[in-house]
Amino acid sequence: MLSFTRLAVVPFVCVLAASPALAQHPLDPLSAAEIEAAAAVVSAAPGFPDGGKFATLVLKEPPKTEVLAYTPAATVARQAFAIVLDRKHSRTFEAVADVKARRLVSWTEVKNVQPAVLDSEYDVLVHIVKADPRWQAAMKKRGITDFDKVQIDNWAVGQVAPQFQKMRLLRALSYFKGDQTNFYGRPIEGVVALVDMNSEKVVDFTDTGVRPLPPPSQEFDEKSTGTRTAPTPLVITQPNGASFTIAGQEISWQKWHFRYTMHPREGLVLQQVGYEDEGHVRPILYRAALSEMAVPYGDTDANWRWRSAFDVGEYGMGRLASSIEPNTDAPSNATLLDATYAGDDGKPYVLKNAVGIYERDGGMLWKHYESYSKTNESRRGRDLVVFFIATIGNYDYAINWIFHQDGTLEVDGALTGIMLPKGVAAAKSGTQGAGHLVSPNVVAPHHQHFFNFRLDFDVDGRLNSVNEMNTMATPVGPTNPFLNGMVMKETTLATEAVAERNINMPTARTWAIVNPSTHNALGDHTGYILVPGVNSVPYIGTTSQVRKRAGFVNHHVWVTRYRDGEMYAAGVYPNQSLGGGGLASWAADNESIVNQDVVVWYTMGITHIPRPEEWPVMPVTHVGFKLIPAGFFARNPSLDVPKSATEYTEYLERRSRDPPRASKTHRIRSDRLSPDR
Ligand SMILES: [Cu+2]
Repeated sequence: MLSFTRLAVVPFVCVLAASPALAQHPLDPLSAAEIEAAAAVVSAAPGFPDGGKFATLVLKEPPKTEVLAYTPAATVARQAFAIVLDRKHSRTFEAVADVKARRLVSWTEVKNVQPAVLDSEYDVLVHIVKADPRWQAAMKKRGITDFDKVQIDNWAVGQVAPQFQKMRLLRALSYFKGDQTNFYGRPIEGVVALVDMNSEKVVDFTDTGVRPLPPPSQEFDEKSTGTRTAPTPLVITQPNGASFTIAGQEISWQKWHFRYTMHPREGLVLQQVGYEDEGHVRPILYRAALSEMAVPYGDTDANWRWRSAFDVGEYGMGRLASSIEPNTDAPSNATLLDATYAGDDGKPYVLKNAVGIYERDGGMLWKHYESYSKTNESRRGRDLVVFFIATIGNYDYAINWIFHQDGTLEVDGALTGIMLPKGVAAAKSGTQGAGHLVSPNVVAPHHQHFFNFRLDFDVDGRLNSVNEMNTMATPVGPTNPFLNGMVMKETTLATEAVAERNINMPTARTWAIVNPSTHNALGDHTGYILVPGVNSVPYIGTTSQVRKRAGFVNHHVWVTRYRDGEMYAAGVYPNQSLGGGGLASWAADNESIVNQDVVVWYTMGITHIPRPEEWPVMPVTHVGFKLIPAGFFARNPSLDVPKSATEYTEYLERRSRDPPRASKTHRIRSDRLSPDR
């Protein structure tokens, strides 16, 4: 699945100063100097294995209570969390290092787990596979003698037979790249090698028979595609510059305040998201990020039935972020931000242009033409988009977080890249079973993508409840004589087990995350509603191994009580897991979630039935959801958006003369929100 070429990465040359300038906010990601310091401490641990590799080396986020108590004057603790792989002996260790004190805090072996696929394993795998006589014979049987023309693509194993489960495993797929740039269109179908990365041997080899090699696939550079007449120029100008500000990891724009970080596993993470209201920043989300993905394929062929990529936990969406290309991946007015990561050798490096942030036209924000007086009041909206793109082998995913002026926060997942291809004998469409012919001798099998977002809400404070809202017709009877009645019933979800919920079109079901202790001027509890977008139900069997591993696909909405460390919907170690960890296990103790610190987990699925129009590269498909204020304000919060850019400029100038009393710690003034009645 992964051909790892990190062209955009710049090795970080770093000299660790005697007193490294450590970041000041507790949620700041580890700096290059901190990564070096942490790697040195962990590498010096007595149990650190020969040839040990850092599968993870990141900030250990401090407990939430500490972060919420932070003031700029406070001394900030800085700890690093590492997962170390001893590949030779198939052992995994977790370590915590105090970065400031240069001290090892903990060193623990974790049994029976496999960290995500490491960068350094890709090259190792290629050599193992190409040296294997069975693989060489399979290539020759297909008339391929120049092995340099074959691209090996690497996959986490998915479901695997019990005799292999103790090994650290990878699977290798083969493609004929020839002299092409894009090789996915030419699968060498039938050939898959299972590799034990501990012993560095092919331990199982499958050849389901020769299928024709598809003809060279259409390349999609401009010379190959030809070009239509370009539309006339559309120029985006911001003569006064962008209207967002970035201070370290903190971003402010149009009353929104939040922090961002790029995490090697989750990709873009938003932290301490709040909205400024009457001079104070009111908290909405403590932390929000993609927590896991699962992409099960629906083809039962022996070489396809195991394919079920967990792109967050098995590969690392943030680690595989691709550098954003100006003017194409992002509009010309975008600001691009770098991320600093640790390589699996423990050395820091910079991923250039990992995060994009830009303003765009937001369409009509609100309007009313008053017919009687013939007056028009209308406002043009502006959006702020913060995003990253991850390329996981053939697929490219952008996760866009879109901030709106009306208090809406939207997630737009954009899917593009190349569909995973299967080589077939047929050159014309016919009965293709679990897929569609997209090109001669190429079928794209049906599959689903399930994303799970972890949304740690703190609406106006830590203690929230979740109310399910179902709308229905009023029962026929004396109270509904004209049969027009419509009611919305709101039910507080009492416990974690009760809060395993699904979308329901007949009742227009949504979920409100409310603060039971505060209410707005109208008497409503202040809250935010989760509004689902496109979604799907899974077709993988309920007792299948992949379903056990991806338990989060069983429901669209889950609510758990906040616990430190409960971060990833399929658990910390989904690679080679047999299931049972993660979200389903955290909900199993069925804790109360009424007026508690709650975390909402939203699973959104898309069922991908491929079309020829998605070949050789897919036009972007969108899937997302919205978080909209509901009683968080007592009126339209975008009423004050000025009509013109001039007014807006003046507004900014006024604001800079008289800055709001923004609270960086997101503490809310208790006297402004009334206590519950
Ligand atoms: Cu797809």
